[in-house]
Amino acid sequence: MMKLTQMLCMSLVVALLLAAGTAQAAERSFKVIMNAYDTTIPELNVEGVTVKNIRAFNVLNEPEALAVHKGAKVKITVENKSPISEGFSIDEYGIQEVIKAGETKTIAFTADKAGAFTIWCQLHPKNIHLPGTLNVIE
Ligand SMILES: [Cu+2]
Repeated sequence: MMKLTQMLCMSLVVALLLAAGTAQAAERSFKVIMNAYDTTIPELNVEGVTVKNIRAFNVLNEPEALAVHKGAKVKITVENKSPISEGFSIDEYGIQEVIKAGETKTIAFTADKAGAFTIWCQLHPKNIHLPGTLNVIE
């Protein structure tokens, strides 16, 4: 049988979660930075051929994952620190933006669909610009 103190603790946790939920329902603002990383792969073996010191270029959205409650008014300010134009797309929300090098754009929408949605760059292959996620929690 559950002890009274445990039950009190649990109801307190539930109350806190409910309070957090209502506080987050209205408006959420995020700052996302697109950063480019120059990396060197010391050695790579492809189909029996070994190549050394390959320069690689990766773009990453930071943070990679955003989470909101369903119904929230979402504002995402995206700053592109990559030396080239970058894309910012969330297909299920009809978002498809291009942000030029050094520019900042703000994207606003209402998170009216629950689920995990891919944030991706429509301009570059997914192994160069790593995709992120928008989590809309019911
Ligand atoms: Cu890109």
